[in-house]
Amino acid sequence: MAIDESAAVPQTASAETAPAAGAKQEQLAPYRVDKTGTRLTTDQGIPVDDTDNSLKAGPRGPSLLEDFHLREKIMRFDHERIPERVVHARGSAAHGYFQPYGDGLAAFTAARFLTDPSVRTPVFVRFSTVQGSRGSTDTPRDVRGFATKFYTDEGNFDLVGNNMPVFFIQDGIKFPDLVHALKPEPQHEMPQAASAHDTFWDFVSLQPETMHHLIWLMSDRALPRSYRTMQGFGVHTFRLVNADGQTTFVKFHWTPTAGVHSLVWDEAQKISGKDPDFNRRDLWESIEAGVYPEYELGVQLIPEQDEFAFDDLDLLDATKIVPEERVPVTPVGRMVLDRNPDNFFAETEQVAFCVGNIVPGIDFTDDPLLQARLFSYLDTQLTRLGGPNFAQIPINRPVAPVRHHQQDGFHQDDIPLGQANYHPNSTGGGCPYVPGVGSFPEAFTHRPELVDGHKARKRAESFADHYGQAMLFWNSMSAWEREHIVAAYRFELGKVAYPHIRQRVVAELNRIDNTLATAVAAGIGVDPPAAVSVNDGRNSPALSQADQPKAGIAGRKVALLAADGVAATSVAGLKDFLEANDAVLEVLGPVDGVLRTAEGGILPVTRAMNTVSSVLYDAVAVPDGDEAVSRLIGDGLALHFVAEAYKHAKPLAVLGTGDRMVEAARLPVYTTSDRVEGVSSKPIAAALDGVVFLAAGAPVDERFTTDLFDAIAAHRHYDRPVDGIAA
Ligand code: HDE
Repeated sequence: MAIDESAAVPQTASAETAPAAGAKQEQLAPYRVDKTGTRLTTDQGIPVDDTDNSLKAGPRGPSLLEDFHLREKIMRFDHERIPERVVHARGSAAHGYFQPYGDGLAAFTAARFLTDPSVRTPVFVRFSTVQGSRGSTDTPRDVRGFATKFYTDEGNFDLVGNNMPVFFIQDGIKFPDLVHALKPEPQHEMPQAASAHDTFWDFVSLQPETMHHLIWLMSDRALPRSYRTMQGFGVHTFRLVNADGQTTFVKFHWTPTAGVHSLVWDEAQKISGKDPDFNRRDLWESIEAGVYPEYELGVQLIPEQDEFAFDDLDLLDATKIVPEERVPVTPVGRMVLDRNPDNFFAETEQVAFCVGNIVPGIDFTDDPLLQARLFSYLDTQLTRLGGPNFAQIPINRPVAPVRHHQQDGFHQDDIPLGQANYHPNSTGGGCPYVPGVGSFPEAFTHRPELVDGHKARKRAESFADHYGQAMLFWNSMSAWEREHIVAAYRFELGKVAYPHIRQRVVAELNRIDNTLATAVAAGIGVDPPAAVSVNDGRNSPALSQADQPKAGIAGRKVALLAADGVAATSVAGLKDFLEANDAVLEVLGPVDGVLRTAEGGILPVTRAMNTVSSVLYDAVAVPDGDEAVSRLIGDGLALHFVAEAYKHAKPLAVLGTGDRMVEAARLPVYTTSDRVEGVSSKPIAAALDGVVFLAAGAPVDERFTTDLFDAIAAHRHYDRPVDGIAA
């Protein structure tokens, strides 16, 4: 086929297309390859005129080895896969930037990217699940990774955190055991992307230091609604180092500006089948729609002299938090993710986070979990990315200049010039030069720390408590959060085949709280625990999701169920209201196409109802219009949609005669006898647990939109009596 040469465009895309912070995007631009309008060639640039037929001796004869195009095409295909990450294999990523609010941290750190409000540092953030393989689902009960690469002017800083502030184990030497127990079992590679199985519960019940992280895992934190609505934590205690070399302990926190929201477990399981890419899609679509995920960076600062000021925790123990009520979180800056990657493999798969990548102004502590990570991340990239030059892969290249005498190895992309590949040298003018310790203020200086101790495989006494903070977490939960936690333990343990493992977990839970252990035991057929009370009653309100501030409704997805005869006026009002708040309305019809409205017009259908499900939406609306409502009441799919959304505690918008649907779905919230002169006599949304009514025939008004905004912003309404709902 002839090609239109005039349609050919330069090989590189313009960085102009990128809203994300400049320096990194400019660096990536020459690597981007645009195939539009180009000819097909081999790897050697030789033009090819047929890529559908191999070279043969006669049309029915054998293929010929001299067919370099066939050989190259098959060879390249054979080697497309690289080893997936040994943990956190499934991930999604985005570009963006970080900017500090002011210079408030200048007294604590020399890191410019944290203290100069005029500096916008490019970032690349990868979110992940831990247990599943690359092709697994987004919504198992699991920890989520939250890894940020800051391309600072002083080099790359990788903050490789999770969405939970603690970790299962205290010492990195236990990590292979933990991961073996957590991952699918060796004999049959089951279960995929799930934690509910014998080896995991066997291990954790024999390793009590896991108890704190475990209760986080049984909470709704393990089921984030979206990567936009989950927190992130650096987990370990790090140090900030100021220009005078003084250090302050620091814990890093990311807080999403869209609020902290979760799925419910039944919903998460259904999503795994309906849309395994649920979180990935949400991240991608939000950025494409300009609803950029945003997170505030906060720090807990602890003066160096207070290292031993906590009698119930050790700052070096990653199974402990420092409660926010004791050391508040100070907001210091904002991260915005505003550009999707261009290529999944080149960027999201090849990004290599290394916990050891830190910049001047930040330093490590002796946390034994952190220390093992310093080795592991560097080491794992050698296998995963095929050699020691992985920092040259475009996504991993710092924007800061790189000059050293390291050389050769697989995939060396640079062409170092000159004779000098050693230090000291005179053949290269002594370059790259090393000015000498202390003569170069920007250089990274390891904190001069006195280290004194006898070699021993030991754990500090200050790491001994494994239950106090699990108790703190349990005590801080609202009633519905506790219900979810008990249900999660029951579900997970209910899948454990060995009764003695179930019993052992209950015994461990009894060391946290007797009501928790008793409630779990009652659901899994094991003996109730001994009635001892160990609970000291302490709590930390900051730990409850119920207490997190509610943000707006940007990025929320609302499904409107519709059919022929739908009243279009209130639908238009609803759509305008949602779009004005950066939320999305999708019209679901019985089939694709358009619907006839009650007013005689047409309403385009966004999707056919059978291709989606209530679990893929944040809220559901039912329309006004007698004919449409009668049709929907006759459709089991529509009735199930409404009942399921109600059961999953989602907001419902009920327009006019759509209230008949609420009644037909047998929701314990409303009957048409509640109507007074056609208008719902029910009070405002809050009193109705997130079900918001509009009078029949009425246009969408401010009272309705105010209530609906609050109902959607709250995200879920867990006080509903849902046990009897058949969904
Ligand atoms: Fe990781 N972890 N980890 N981890 N981790 C990896 O590195 C490891 C730990 C975390 O999006 C691996 O490049 C050890 C804590 C995230 O690419 C590996 C220990 C926290 C990611 C590794 C820990 C994390 C990883 C696998 C105990 C939260 C995904 C592939 C000493 C603070 C990064 C890779 C991405 C990935 C080792 C514990 C978070 C094998 C040995 C604690 C977010 O190096």
